[in-house]
Amino acid sequence: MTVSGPRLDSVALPEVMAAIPEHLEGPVAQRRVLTLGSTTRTPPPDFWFDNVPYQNITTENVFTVRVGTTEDWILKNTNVAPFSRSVENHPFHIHVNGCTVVDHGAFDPLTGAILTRITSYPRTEMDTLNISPGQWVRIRIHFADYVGRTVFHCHVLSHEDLGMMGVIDIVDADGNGAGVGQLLPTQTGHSH
Ligand SMILES: [Cu+2]
Repeated sequence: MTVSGPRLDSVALPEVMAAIPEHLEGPVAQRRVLTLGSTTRTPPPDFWFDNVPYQNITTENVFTVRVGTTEDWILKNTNVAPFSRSVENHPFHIHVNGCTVVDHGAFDPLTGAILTRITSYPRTEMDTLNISPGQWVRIRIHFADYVGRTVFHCHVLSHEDLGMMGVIDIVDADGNGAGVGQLLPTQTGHSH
């Protein structure tokens, strides 16, 4: 490698952590719990949020979110024995708005009971985070300014293709969004 030109001053490293964004202090307008898992049917399995693969979701499975609000979602990966025959990691990915991890831990896959809780700090904004089998993660999402339909999904391509995707309609103060006229697979006849 050849380097030329005048030497530049190095950039000083910050001495304090960046402040937590104001919206992360709340208020939290809505709390949701989502399970991430798959059927034991093979082949091929269905992957889903809350037991419904994307190709089978209806408008009742679409989350309606008010723009400008903040929500907490608890994501629970149920792909763990003995609840599930397959053990799978699910890197959760959300579009448009980022999220931060509030806390996380392990849960009992049979009862759903939370077993451990670790508070996360600092709360870095991200759009992809792994949910390990048998683990729960609570994320906080601020729906800043975009009104319209968007998605979240597992970032393992085969899981996503086999159904691990969900839909959000972000609506304005009057409840209007852009989801009307945008059809789900069950509305176009492409579901199974
Ligand atoms: Cu996955």
